[in-house]
Amino acid sequence: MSVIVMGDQAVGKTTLMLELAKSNRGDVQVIEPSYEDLERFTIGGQVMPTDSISSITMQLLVNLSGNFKEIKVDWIDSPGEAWRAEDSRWRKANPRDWNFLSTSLHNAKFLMIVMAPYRELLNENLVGNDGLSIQDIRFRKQTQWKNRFQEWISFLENNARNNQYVIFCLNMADLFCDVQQISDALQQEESINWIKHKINVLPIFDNVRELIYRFEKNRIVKTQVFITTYKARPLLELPWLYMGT
Ligand SMILES: Nc1nc2c(ncn2[C@@H]2O[C@H](COP(=O)(O)OP(=O)(O)OP(=O)(O)O)[C@@H](O)[C@H]2O)c(=O)[nH]1
Ligand SMILES: [Mg+2]
Repeated sequence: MSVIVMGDQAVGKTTLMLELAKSNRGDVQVIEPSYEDLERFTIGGQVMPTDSISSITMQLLVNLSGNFKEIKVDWIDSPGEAWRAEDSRWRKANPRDWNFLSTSLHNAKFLMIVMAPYRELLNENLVGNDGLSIQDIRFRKQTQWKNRFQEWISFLENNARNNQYVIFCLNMADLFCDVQQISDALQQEESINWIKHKINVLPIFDNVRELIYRFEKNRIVKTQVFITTYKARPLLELPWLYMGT
């Protein structure tokens, strides 16, 4: 199965995958490639901005409530620039890559859209502790964030097939909630009920909930929502457990 990861610049797309491979503890283990193999995407321990598409075949071992399952995933990472549709600069400059991306998108089983949180959602202390500023351009104001979300929905309406799994990840959860507490609660659960999970997470997507409902109304496969962060392993793993189920 293949997963295509979309999202604006520097929202954490590449980090989500690299960090998954960093540890071999937890319910999702990356058997291949090794973190050492993936270090070429980093410099001095920092993830580099993605400048071209990378398609990586990963062998994962997922623990689904005691049932271990090996899955092969083609992870297709894309540069945030590719999704700046307003000027299509990247698409025009990289027609072959864009063509590859469009084809991959059509064939993928999972479409993952990664987003940074909107400004009003952020906890100023948590942002400050991470050495970031609330004014960082990645943190759009709520109205702009909502507009951007609408653009993603329109894009999906035009480009996603009815039976593809669309996953929305609100990333950098460590900047707006107590990820430790959520992780502890997750680990108490014996198995994850994905319908319940969606009901629990949707309030965070409250300002776009109607957009999500409208979008998925006529779809064969409903959407799923996550809050993610590389700073809490259970939250990092959750989308993969969903895909493995
Ligand atoms: N606090 C926090 N920072 C994050 C998180 N995920 C990523 N970052 C930081 O965000 C920056 C960008 O991360 P990348 O993974 O390169 O983002 P990207 O979406 O792949 O960016 P492009 O490839 O340039 O489109 C890095 O400095 C990361 O450390 C997160 O969950 N929490
Ligand atoms: Mg990247």
